[in-house]
Amino acid sequence: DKGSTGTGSNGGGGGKKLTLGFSQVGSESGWRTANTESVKSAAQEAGFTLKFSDAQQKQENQISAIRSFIAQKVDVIAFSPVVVTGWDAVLKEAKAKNIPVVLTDRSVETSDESLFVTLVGSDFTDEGRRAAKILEKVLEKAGHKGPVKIAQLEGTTGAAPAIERAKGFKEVMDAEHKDDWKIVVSQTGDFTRAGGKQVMSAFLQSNPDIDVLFAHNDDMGIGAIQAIEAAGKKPGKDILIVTVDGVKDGFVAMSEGKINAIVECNPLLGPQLMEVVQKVKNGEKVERWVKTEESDFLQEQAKDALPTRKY
Ligand code: GZL
Repeated sequence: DKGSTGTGSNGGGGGKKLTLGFSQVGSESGWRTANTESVKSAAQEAGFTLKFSDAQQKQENQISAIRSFIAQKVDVIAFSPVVVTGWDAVLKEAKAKNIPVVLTDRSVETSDESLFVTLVGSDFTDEGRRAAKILEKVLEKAGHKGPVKIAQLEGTTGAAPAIERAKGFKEVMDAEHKDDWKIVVSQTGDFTRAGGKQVMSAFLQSNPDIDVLFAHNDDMGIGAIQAIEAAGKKPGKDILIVTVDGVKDGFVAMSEGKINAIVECNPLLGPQLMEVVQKVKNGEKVERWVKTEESDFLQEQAKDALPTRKY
């Protein structure tokens, strides 16, 4: 009987406090840090008991965290799956114990749609398309003529944002730039600054004539900037750079002319997530995909936008 009149701190209103188990990918990027902050503050705001685990980007850590949430009989489980595959078994265990699962940020590939209730997060394929579209503007502003040699810094191998951003970008390339754009080199930098720097310096060894870098997040772009400068080139000039996320350091780099455009991927999913979690707990219907609102930014907007950026 949930209507306990016990003396425990039941957040008033008589009902038991909702307990949410949250398994976070890690702390690999500025985006992730902002996302974690948003989840924690929104859970507090909602009056939920939050059990939070950081998986250091390892799937096995996420799986064991979910198992422990099941053992603790949390009311709802939410997580951002580090990669898209390998979740069916543990999600079946949650289903067997009638614990609803909500995906946030990244999605999973599964044959059994009933294994999660909804996804609260961005459309990464559209972010890839937007990156290609804004690159057209960047090339025009730079007065670039002729063929465009593109280096791509991919996100974590097997992660939804990496798969889908690459797919969306390629869709526009194939449709509108078959003859002039070419991805000459593409490799994962695992969404980290260190990864971006290391892989970009290797790119510059093998492909010194790169015109453009498309990085799947700001952090890899920022790492790449260090490699480009170490090679004596000007980021944002010799090599045009388009990234995804829109974290503060990305906007700073853009205001310094080192990143030419950013496709925003909003990490502040906390409030939407808690709203969905409450609805799921109440047994109310929720949409299968609660999409995040976000926009795109060119260099000239960076300075004005900086003061109001929330992450
Ligand atoms: C996107 C998120 C990605 C960010 C990266 O929603 O999953 O993971 O783009 C982060 O910065 O590491």
